[in-house]
Amino acid sequence: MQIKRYVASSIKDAVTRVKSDLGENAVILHTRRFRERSLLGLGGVRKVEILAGVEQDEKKLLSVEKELAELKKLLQKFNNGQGQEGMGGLPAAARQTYCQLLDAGIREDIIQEVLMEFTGKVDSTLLQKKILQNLPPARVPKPPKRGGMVIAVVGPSGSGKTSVLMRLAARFNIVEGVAVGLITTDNHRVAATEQFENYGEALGLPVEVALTPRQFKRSLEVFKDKKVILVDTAGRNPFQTHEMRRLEDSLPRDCVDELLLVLSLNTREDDLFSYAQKYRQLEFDGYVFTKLDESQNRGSIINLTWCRPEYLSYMTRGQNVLEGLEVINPQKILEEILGDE
Ligand SMILES: Nc1nc2c(ncn2[C@@H]2O[C@H](COP(=O)(O)OP(=O)(O)OP(=O)(O)O)[C@@H](O)[C@H]2O)c(=O)[nH]1
Ligand SMILES: [Mg+2]
Repeated sequence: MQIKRYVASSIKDAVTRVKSDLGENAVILHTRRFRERSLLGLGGVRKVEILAGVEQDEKKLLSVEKELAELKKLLQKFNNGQGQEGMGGLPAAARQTYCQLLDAGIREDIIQEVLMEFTGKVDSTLLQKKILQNLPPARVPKPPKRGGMVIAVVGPSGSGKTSVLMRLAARFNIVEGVAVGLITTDNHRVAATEQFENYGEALGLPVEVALTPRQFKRSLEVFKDKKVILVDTAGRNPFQTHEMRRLEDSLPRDCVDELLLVLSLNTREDDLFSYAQKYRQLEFDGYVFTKLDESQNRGSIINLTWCRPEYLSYMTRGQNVLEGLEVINPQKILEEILGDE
């Protein structure tokens, strides 16, 4: 037991101090009244002395209670919109939406921008409209009526480029009945070309390996009767200038109609931004996002493409290359984020 001595001018004052210091469960062990002598030894002031004690556990409990009270205060502050800088000034009715968007990983400045104009309850349809206005269009490459088109994929290693390409091949060839040719420029990774040829064989599609621009142009010539020519590239480290140069050298950009940047959503957002920034030197046209099944992250799709000109094309889930390819629907993504609000 912890025992402490309190001196006050009245019993009431002493007991009040005991309770505030040791808590409601403190026990008064002893009281004594006495006169405190004045400096000259005359008269003196009446005082009360109390000895009080509390079990150690009670003391701990008291400190937990104090912490809880602090937390309660903080929570109240947060609910009033003062706890989080970005919430300040937002009407109470908008705060739930603010938290939903923040939870989905959407950048705070974007959230503020879209919620700024709401003065009352956030109308979900209007909110979606405001967000959609700032996103690039969603579209997929369509082969022209006459002639063919070349679609190539680029991206950091392991982002899912080859899988995307095979999914596209299956979609164009099996679903849309379009003649497809496959080209790979990737001999960077061990057995990359063999893997590519195996995929081509499994899909029943012709494959060309083009390791130089001259071979690339020859492969295009071979496929001149194809409606869609799909080109795979090696996963290059965009932070290494020489690797990016090799990629540029192996892929004659002027021969490619649609260049898609393939990014896995399973990647830190600042890395995604850096990849997009680095691959812009190749002037990519649109985004493909992969591995939606392995990540809850949907906010990055919005953050990365906010007010950017590159379009949104496909997203993928799962490892089966014959399925799991979807056209990106930004509205559906937003509905997923906002739930049944
Ligand atoms: N879960 C899941 N796995 C995927 C998805 N897309 C691709 N993968 C897997 O990710 C791994 C890498 O896929 P690849 O298509 O080989 O990636 P890549 O970008 O061509 O890789 P490199 O050529 O080495 O740069 C493989 O194990 C794929 O099965 C997806 O949407 N979801
Ligand atoms: Mg690959």
